Amino acid sequence: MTTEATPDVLSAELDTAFAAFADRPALIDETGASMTYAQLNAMANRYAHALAASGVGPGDRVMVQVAKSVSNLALYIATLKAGAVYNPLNTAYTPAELDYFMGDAEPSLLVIDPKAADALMPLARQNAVGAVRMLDANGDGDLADLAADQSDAFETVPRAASDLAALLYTSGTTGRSKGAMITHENLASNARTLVELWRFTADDRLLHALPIFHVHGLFVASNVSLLAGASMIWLPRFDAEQVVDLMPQATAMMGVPTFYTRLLATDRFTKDAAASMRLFVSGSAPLLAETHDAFADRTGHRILERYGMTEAGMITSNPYKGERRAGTVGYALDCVSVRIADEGGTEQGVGDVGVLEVKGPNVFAGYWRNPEKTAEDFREDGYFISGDLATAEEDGRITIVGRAKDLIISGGYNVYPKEIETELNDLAGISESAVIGVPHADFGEGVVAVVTLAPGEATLSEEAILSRLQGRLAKFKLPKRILIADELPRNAMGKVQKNVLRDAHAALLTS
Ligand code: MCA
Ligand code: AMP
Repeated sequence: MTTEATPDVLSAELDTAFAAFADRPALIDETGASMTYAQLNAMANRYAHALAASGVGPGDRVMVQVAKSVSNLALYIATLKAGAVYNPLNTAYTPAELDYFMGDAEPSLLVIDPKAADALMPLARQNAVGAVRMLDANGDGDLADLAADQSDAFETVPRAASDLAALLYTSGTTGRSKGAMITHENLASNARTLVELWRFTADDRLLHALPIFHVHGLFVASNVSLLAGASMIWLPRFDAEQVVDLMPQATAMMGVPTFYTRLLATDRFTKDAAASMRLFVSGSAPLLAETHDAFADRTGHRILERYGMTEAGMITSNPYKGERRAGTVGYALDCVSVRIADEGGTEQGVGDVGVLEVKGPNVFAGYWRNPEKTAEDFREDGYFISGDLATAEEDGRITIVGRAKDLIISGGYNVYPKEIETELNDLAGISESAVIGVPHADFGEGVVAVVTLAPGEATLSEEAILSRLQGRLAKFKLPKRILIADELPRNAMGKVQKNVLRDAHAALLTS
């Protein structure tokens, strides 16, 4: 018997939550002031009208590079209600990086901080962006002004499960960033599964200190909280001392491993400070077993580690009840299939290392205007090739053991060595470069570049190279150190041996 799948549309599910939890607090700020679901809904509705008034129609991209604020969250929800495609960008991206995104995504509206207007307006004109509006860190600006005059009611534009809800750029091993096309079903199915698995309810208060331009802060933390009717303690950024102060009001937190190492580094973070908490979730980068154990010793809580990626949302999770084993990422989520395969796609045996492949309603619709790359990363039977190396146990428990892709994860942000190497190689005076990730006490991995200089450039210094990279690359991508070498180690095939460099410089950023 075939059962017809119910269409999963995130905007419709959010509307259901807004109606069901109207009088409950959706957001609480650091002073304790709160905003109800009805108020957040009304604000999002006003923004949805403002989007329409700015020329945004269904399917149009709304590109957003603004500081985290309540208005920013309302703008995200408004974009979904308007049937448009939300395209958030890391606030650290430089104008040079935005130039590329504008040309690729062709947004009908760009929303930026007024401080960036001088640098970005000319680029928006060159890229024929439909309209540009402002929103600052306090939620003020001409977009907010436009929204303020609009009606509190908005008829959500009907969407199909397969319609795009968001476009998120992820860098790649082969060059420019690619836009991951994320559907309403991807987001709705993932959020619902996590609400259930992690037992979120309207009684929860989630400490929200993640940025909302990536999957973790936006689709995991925010969508899960909103669909559950929970409250978010809405913080502009992660500050360990502030988080310790506010923790007694919270029941749950989601963070990257750096959040947890920074909490452990403050003596004020005690078992008592965490007494009201029922759940700590970690992801976006590997959580060291020693961090997991130290956290359990300090607080009595075992951090729940999960694994995911932009293209597939959340893929696996340790159990809520049951063993949360340090160093593993748990089991495939409900309705999600994973397999560990070799390069040819043949499934590996229990315990054998291979690349993790994933299939399910969480898996994205492909790369924006890039069918070749999409075809390359999907198997014929619909599995997406993650590029992460993993093993599976007999009962399906997954451990991520490494990466088949050349990728550094620093404080939860992805940095692709290829992108940095391309910039370095373009600089006059540099002959060649190799960018590696080495252990970093705070960020897990830190970016290091090893370069060789062109003949006659012996005076080019580390500082000079770094200053030339500034403004071209987001700050978190900038190498923490640039080492000048006579030559790069190569194997018999002439390929740079990054493992040799990683071993040689393993202690560079920890000592
Ligand atoms: C800031 N800096 C960094 C990073 N963050 N450098 C390397 N890696 C970083 N992650 C640099 C700044 O440029 C600055 O340099 C200096 O460090 C201090 O900056 P500041 O802004 O004060 O840093 P911070 O506020 O303490 O930020 C650190 C942070 C933040 C809290 C760890 O990076 C963060 O919130 N990370 C979370 C990222 C995240 O949400 N990832 C999820 C991706 P200078 O001193 O030179 O000015 S989603 C994902 O991966 C998948 C789907 C998943 O599974 O979740
Ligand atoms: P992004 O492209 O920003 O979505 O980053 C996704 C990548 O983060 C994955 O492909 C993994 O390499 C990594 N990642 C996410 N969660 C974990 C985790 N719990 N352990 C190890 N790596 C992780």
